[in-house]
Amino acid sequence: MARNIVILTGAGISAESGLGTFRDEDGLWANHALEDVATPEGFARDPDLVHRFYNTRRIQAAAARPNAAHEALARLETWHLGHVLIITQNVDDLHERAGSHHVLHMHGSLRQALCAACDHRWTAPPEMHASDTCPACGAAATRPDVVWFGEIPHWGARIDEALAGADIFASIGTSGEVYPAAAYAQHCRRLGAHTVELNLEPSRGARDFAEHHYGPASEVVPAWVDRVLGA
Ligand code: BJW
Repeated sequence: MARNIVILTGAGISAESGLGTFRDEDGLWANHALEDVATPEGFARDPDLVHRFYNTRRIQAAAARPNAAHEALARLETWHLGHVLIITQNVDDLHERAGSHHVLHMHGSLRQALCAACDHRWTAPPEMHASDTCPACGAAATRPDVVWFGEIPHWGARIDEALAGADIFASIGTSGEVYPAAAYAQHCRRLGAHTVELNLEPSRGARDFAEHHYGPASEVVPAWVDRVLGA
């Protein structure tokens, strides 16, 4: 039996909940230069712009609802006899709101604020502003607790351990353009895991997967979960 299932998710799983992806034709990078809103240098240049970008997305994420793909993964965690871990690149909380408990946010969370001066973290208000001060140290150095290009993703050791123990590694709704997540499938396959891609279209790393299911996440994910559970 496949005991340990490790699932990597990306923006595509939340697309049918109304949240934008990054690299699709109408995605977030079509209207915002990633250098301006997803790098520490962009934040240093224009913190107001970056806060506006994340304030809008925080409000959209709070209004969004989990879709059938998030719900199917929560069902998998409940009924699978082994362990299920979701490593998400997403900063929304739709996995948790669908009922998944084992979720690592490797690129951070819109729900958290971070002080760049003292590393204190706290629950983000709906709107953040460059003039906000840190509740711990008082510095006006508050930022969204998200991981920008050039920064180290969260949960590195926990993720390495999970990937090493994976019997099945499934990747859902991610383009495979961003590292280190883009390297996980090849790593797991070399270690002997069965690798599965579920996406709208073949990702950049499609050759690293032994099994492929292409279509909207709300359709292909529940069907895959049914097969894994033997339903
Ligand atoms: C659907 C669908 C539907 C649509 N159903 N599917 C050169 C070589 C190698 C690496 C580097 C390099 N130069 C620089 C790097 C490193 C860099 C990197 O990867 N750059 C690339 C551009 C090359 N990476 C980093 O800097 C990372 N840090 C790092 O590497 O630290 C060093 C380190 C060393 C050793 C170990 C560990 C680390 C940090 C990366 C941070 C990325 N941050 C962002 C923003 C987060 C906050 C926010 O949300 O704003 O993360 S960028 C953005 O991209 C976001 C996403 O999480 C990430 C991935 O995007 P995702 O989720 O794949 O979305 P899309 O839009 O790309 O794809 C959506 C997919 O869904 C598509 O395929 C669609 O077809 C599909 N889809 N509708 C199913 N209904």
